[in-house]
Parts: sequence; C-alpha cells; structure tokens
Amino acid sequence: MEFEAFTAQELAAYLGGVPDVRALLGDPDDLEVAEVGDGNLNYVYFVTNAKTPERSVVVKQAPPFLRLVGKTWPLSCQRMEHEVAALRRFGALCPQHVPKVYHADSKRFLMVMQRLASHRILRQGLMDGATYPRLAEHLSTYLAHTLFYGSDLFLAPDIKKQAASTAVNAELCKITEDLVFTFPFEDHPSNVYSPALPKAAIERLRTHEPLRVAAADMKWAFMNHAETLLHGDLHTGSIMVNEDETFVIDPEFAFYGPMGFDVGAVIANLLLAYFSRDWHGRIDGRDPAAYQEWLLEQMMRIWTGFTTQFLALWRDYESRSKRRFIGAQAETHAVAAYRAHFMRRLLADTLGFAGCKMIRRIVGMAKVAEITRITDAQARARIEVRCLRCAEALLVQRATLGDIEQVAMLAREIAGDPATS
Ligand code: SR1
Ligand code: MG
Repeated sequence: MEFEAFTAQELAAYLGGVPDVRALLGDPDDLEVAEVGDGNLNYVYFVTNAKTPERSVVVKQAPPFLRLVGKTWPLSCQRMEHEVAALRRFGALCPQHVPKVYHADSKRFLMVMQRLASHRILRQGLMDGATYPRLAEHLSTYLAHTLFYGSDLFLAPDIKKQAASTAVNAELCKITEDLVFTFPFEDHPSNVYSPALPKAAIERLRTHEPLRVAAADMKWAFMNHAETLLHGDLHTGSIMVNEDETFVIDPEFAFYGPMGFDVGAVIANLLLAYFSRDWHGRIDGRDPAAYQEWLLEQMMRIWTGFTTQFLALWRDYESRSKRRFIGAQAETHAVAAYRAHFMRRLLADTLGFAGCKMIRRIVGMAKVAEITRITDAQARARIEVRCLRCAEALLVQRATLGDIEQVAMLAREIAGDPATS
C-alpha cells in the first residue's frame, strides 16, 4: 500500500486511541498538530493540547523513503525499530540525557516521545554564538556511559554478540559507508561542491594517497569493529540543549560499531562550528575569536571528561566484579598500560572519524547549516578549505596527535594561516 503521511486529524485520532498517550495529551479534539521535521529521513510532529499547552509530545514517523530525496530513494521503515530500541537502551543507561519513549508502533513505524519544549538544537545555538555551561559535562557523561556499557568491557561476550546481532542496521550503515567514507573521495554524482571551492582542494581528496589510505582505514574500522552500541549519527543536530540540560536524540543509525565514531562525530561538528564562526561571528558584528576558543574548550573538555568517566566506569566495574578484561593475574602496571593503550587507540580512531565526518559535510550531499548559510561564496570556500585541511590532518596524523590539546592547536594554526585566508 502506498505510504500516506498522516493528516492532522488522522494523527490526533490515532493518538486518542492509544490509552497511555491519551492520558498524557487529553481529548483528541483539543490537539494541535504541526509537522516540524527538518531532518533528512523522517516526518516529525509536535502534538499539543491547545487548552493546556504543557501537554505536548513529539511524534516521529519513518516513511518508506529518504525524506531528503523523496520516493526515488526507497528506505525500509524498520529503521524506526532500531531508533526505538536504541532510545530505550540509551535511556536506561543515561535517563537524564535521553528523551523518554511513550509509545512505539512497529506497524505504522512511528513513536511518540518526550517533547523538549525549552530546549533547542545545539547546531542552531552554536550558529547564534550561544554558550551552554553544562554541555561538556553532559556529553562526556552520555558518551562514557553509552559506549562503556555496550562493550565487552562490561557485557558478557555471549550477551554482547547477541545484542550486536539484533542491532544490525545494514541499510542505514550502508548510507554512512557511502556518504561518509566513499563518495566524498570520488567523482560521485551525489557530491555537491560550493561554487568557489578550489578545484585543487577537490582533486586532493581523490589523489592524495595518505588521505585515501587513512579514509579507507576508517571505513574498514566502521564496517568491522563492532565495539559497542553507537548512536551512529551524533552530530550537533542530534543534540538538544538549554542552560541546564542536554538530550541526545535521533539514534536511527544505531548499530554496534567503533566507539570513536560517536566521539568523532561530536568533535567534527564542533570543529565545523569553529571554522564557520569566522563568518557567523563577523555578520553578528562580534569578534569570532572568543567564541571560537569556547568551542575548542568544549571539544577538549568533552574528550577529557569522557576519558576520565570511561576509565572510572571501567576501573569500578573490574574492581566490583573481580573480572578483568586483560586477565585475572595481570600485574597492576600491565592493567594500567593496557588502559592507556586503549585510550590512545580510541583517540586515534576518534580523530580519523572526525576527519571523515568533516569532509563529508563539505563535499557530500548532506550538508550542515553553519556552512550552507554562508552567503558570500568566497568566504564560504575559504572556510571550507580550512575544514578540509583540518580534516586531512586529523586523518593522516591521527596516531601521532598525542592529545586533544594538540588538536586544538592544529585548529588554531589552520584558522590563522594566511595561506587559507
Ligand atoms: C542520505 S541521509 C543523509 C544524512 O542524514 C543523516 O543525518 C545522516 O548523517 C546521513 O548520512
Ligand atoms: Mg538524524
């Protein structure tokens, strides 16, 4: 049967027929429905009781195609089941940072979830130059808990393998494999280049061998390293914030993959905000430098907060359970050496994935607003070249950039380099 999006009346009537949701929202005749989705994949509705507006929910429905492109790009609606399962799992691990799911319907491929009415999408806040005092603390907590508790460092091996096999999300992973790791490095028809982006910068993505090798290595890791349950698309459009709270939404790309993919997505998007601030800050009439430093500080605090909490969860679990990943009889210094090695590898992965994620947002089909809203073509191209230079350095030097402070220094150098201005 051909998919038809709900009309407002149909959706209100449907929600009125779900007792738990009706209890939340009240009489279906009082409901106002607004379609607000601006994402690439799904329909999203705010449904609010007009008489008591604090009674409000979000409804998300997966059409059998990619919304960004339309019916010519079919997509299975089962992605909604992955999203619901991931929201429930992450919500159990980190309830303070994940919206509640009130209802899920696997036949209509929809869910009803908590409305975050006083929060906004982080990407929009960053474009406006807003600061969020608790962002780094919250995101590092979310990352440490979700990535640790889904991994073999915590789960018994049979449970972990079973969980990984039910979370296979092949169709959405294929989108990432293509759009993040493959097409940006080819002359692919889906790529979109901004008009003033120098040909040499595009050519370099196709021909610079160390970059090609590094990107292919990250693709391999993405496809083969089933380390933990990932969000899978943790850009700043998947994060909602206010002064006091941070929520991570939209885990429809969730699957068992490499930990650095989620951490790298956050870092990539902070760096895109950092480089594009040059434009947004100036048109706001503000010196971009102070806000750019705030962005780099968030990047560093997220990484250090994440590693501190991740290691604490790991140590606490092993001391409580008497179960050591490295083996029961290992010397204390070997335990510490392995943990340090693990975190170094995770940083290298994180930087490699961040590099791929930045490149795809510059030359791939799915862009980010902080870049596309730059109306001056020359200014946009200058910023894009900086993003590409930074991404290349992250990829090629991922194993030698020893700490996150060096990443901040690299970004500052590229932003201030007269060759890119
Ligand atoms: C074709 S879908 C494009 C992108 O939107 C999602 O947010 C993912 O990042 C995906 O790659
Ligand atoms: Mg999304």
